Amino acid sequence: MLNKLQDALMAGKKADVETLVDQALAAGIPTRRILNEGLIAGMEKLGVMFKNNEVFIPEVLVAARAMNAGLTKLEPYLIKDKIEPKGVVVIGTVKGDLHDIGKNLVAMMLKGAGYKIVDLGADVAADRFVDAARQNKADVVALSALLTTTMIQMKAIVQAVQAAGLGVSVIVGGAPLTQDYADQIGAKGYAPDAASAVDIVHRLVVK
Ligand code: B1M
Repeated sequence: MLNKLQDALMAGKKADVETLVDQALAAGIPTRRILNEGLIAGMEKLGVMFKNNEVFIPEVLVAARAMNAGLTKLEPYLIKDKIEPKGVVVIGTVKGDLHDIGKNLVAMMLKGAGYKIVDLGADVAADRFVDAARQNKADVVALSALLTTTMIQMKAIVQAVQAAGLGVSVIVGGAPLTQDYADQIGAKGYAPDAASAVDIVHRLVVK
């Protein structure tokens, strides 16, 4: 069933992805397997095809829409009800970068772990991160970038948040990022995936 889910995702068949996620849940397949072995595995395969010019932006866009629909179906299972938020996280994808699937997943997992999430979306400028952190009394600002051409802005965002003197920790993630890079730009943490993002936020927020 998870292979079918991968195929439907890669073909951008949103309705089929939704149905197959429902069927997988009904069959008792663990949410994490549906996510990792179905949705994310399908998107990774498509990423290789994209790189090799076997598929192009329109196909990837419809697959991304199908992926987001699948994630929305999984969201209630990734999120447990929490009454008091453990902290506030402002999250967004940096300016010039439209990739939002990984960022959405990180936001969802953090919500599930009990944090209030202020999601600024994609293509977000430094001043919006600073304003949102100030207005929402954020504990953490989480930055996502999927392009080597946009990740370089993270340094300026880290500096802008520090200059605002809000005492907010900035953490970074996204496929081209590394711990070394995070250290170089002065970020408080780097997360290679959504689960590690939750661990890092716990470490920074829960005293
Ligand atoms: Co784009 N794209 N794309 N793309 N795209 C990549 C990233 C690329 C690697 C494809 C490739 O060549 N193999 C390549 C980047 C190369 C590089 O810079 N090194 C690329 C390119 C080149 C481009 C364009 C420039 C193509 C063009 O126009 N010629 C263009 C740029 C547009 C722009 O942003 N300005 C472009 C466009 C697009 C679409 C719009 C078509 C679409 C995005 C749709 C959307 O997001 N709504 C798209 C997609 C879907 C991809 C791939 C195929 C899949 C990305 C994805 O969603 N992965 C991608 C190839 C790939 O990654 N294999 C590719 C699934 C997601 C769950 O994983 O986002 O890595 P990921 O998130 C992970 C971790 O990284 C981490 O946790 C997540 C969950 O585990 N994480 C964080 C992410 N953010 C975090 C934040 C945190 C912590 C962890 O906070 C602290």
